Amino acid sequence: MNNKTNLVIVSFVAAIFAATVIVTTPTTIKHASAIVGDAPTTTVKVHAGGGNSTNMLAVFVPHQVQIRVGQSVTWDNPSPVPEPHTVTFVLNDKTMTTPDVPFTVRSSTQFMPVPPGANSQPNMIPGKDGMNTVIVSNVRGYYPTLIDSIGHAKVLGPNGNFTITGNEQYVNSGWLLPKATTLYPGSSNTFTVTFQKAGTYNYLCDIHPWMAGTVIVK
Ligand SMILES: [Cu+2]
Repeated sequence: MNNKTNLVIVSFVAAIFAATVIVTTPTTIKHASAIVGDAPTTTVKVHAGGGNSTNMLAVFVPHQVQIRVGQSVTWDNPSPVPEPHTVTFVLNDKTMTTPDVPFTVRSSTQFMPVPPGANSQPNMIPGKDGMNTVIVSNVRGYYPTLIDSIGHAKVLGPNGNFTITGNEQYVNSGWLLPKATTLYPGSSNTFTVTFQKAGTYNYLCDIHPWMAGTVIVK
């Protein structure tokens, strides 16, 4: 690549996972709705994923929880294999995104695995006139990210903790992985959201869009 190289960049990590991890949807699972007490400090726990080594679950358990204003929900990922999930609230349809999106970079760039030595390499596809396609990642898909009412995006480090006041456009956990799994910077083991406004908040997993859940805030 040289300085004239225009790079169209899309993400590759999700594709690697999608290709290497086999996920099966469960045939039977209890979708109990959890209802908690009045304590304002109450935190409800929800599992993103789970199952066992022969039957990986791609569901939220419980898929619906009911809390009171001021209470919180914490998600974790108890999967027996390092299958990532996300908790993604798309509160404005225009903010829907995925880890796989295009970017352009108008300069010479080196692409190094992160962390160094990781089993990865950029997916570079030669194109016309020195233009190459390179696959990289969308931070707003991998890191805990919140977009506020006026479109400002706030990206947190791992294990982010957000408050939803009711005006947000997008709240994403980023990639949640089982504890002790550290695949790359930005992934988390837990994600916590405190809800400050009554309402029904639907969310999904960005990686397995059939994984959906609801938080009802009374
Ligand atoms: Cu998932």
